[in-house]
Amino acid sequence: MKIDKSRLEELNQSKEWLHSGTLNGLLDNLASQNIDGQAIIEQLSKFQVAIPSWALGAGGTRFGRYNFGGEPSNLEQKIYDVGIIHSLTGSAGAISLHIPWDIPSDAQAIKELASDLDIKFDAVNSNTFQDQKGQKHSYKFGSLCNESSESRNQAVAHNIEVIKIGEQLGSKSITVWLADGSSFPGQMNFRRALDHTSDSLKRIYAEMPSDWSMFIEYKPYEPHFYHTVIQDWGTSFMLANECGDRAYTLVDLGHHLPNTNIEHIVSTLMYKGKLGGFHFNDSKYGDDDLTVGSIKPYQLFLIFNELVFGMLNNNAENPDLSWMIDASHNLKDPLEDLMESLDAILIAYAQALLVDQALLKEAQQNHDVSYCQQILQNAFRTDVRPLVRQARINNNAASNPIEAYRKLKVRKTLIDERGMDVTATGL
Ligand code: PSV
Ligand code: MN
Ligand code: MN
Repeated sequence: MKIDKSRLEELNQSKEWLHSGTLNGLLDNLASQNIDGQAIIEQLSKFQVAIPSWALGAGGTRFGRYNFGGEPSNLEQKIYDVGIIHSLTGSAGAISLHIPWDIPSDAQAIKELASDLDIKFDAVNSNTFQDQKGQKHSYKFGSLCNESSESRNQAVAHNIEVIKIGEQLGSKSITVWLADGSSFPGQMNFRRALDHTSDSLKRIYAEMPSDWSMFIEYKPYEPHFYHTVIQDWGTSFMLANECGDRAYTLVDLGHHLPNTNIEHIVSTLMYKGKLGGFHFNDSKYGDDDLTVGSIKPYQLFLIFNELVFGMLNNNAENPDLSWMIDASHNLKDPLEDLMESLDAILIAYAQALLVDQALLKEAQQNHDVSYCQQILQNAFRTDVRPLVRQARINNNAASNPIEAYRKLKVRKTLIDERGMDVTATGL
């Protein structure tokens, strides 16, 4: 299924009178504050976020999974789904694959299909957090950290294989997330586990092509509940430094203990040029993988404020970031959920672009605490949705993607094409 762009244009036209009124009002309001709204629209149009292959089907919890119908059951169909999201939003021009869930049977054909739909391959993800059928050595007691050199070697070899697959598709980075850890005190020796992990990561790093990057993800707990080898940004940062210049920390918003100041972590990593990527989602309690912006939109804005500051003051030459959504849920239509996440990301980015950094610096240097807060909250409380809509229109996408998705009856078409009783591979 492909989106008919002329239908999107018609839908955009039917709402044009309403949209242009609110947009012009906002542009005037911004101009009176010396803010160039058109420049913000251009930046929003360029912002592209990767869609994870595993979020395209209805997710689940360990208590149950409810089919949505029309879900993709192979890599081609997953790419078509990202193509749908990208056509409707103009901001999802990449897919992130998880191997072995997404091994292409014909890499060239997959590459051509993706290029037809204007989709690039973002970071490839390895998976040593579950045993695969016929696998020789188990990861039950760890992968890159395992006491057994056989399990470690197998996990290293898997990561190298993932890099090879990514190379065939034109990907330029690998994300390593490890479930490695222990659930009971005394079960694992902290130091040996970390030492093995460091050594294994260096071996993987050594096999990366010279234009590739490695992203090391951290997570405090789950699936293990006593200790996780790469539990926090400090451990990831240390391991990335040990590996080399092209290894970076990846921040997944859900991988923090409640109330952690994530924007502070972002600032510190960018200060050292070591922030490589981002997994967007939202959470109330843990790694809840809820729709971006659904629980803590102000936190998302504050994070973007640090990202914008970091990009403007890039002394440490932090590379362009790899942006990805890592949210997947079991109640909503997965494609609608992803489009809501994209919307929330662009809104937070636009709000952060409204912050007058020079004015904020002056207020900070004058210790004018109230004014500092006002500058941030004034930006956060501005309704920037007309800018986001215009950015989508400029990308020939839908000004209101979810409305268009429903009017074009996309889910019904997918169910007609693929059936009701299909299950996406992956989580
Ligand atoms: C783990 O919780 C994680 O956030 C990692 O990014 C994985 O690769 C992904 O979810 C899918 O399991
Ligand atoms: Mn993640
Ligand atoms: Mn996660």
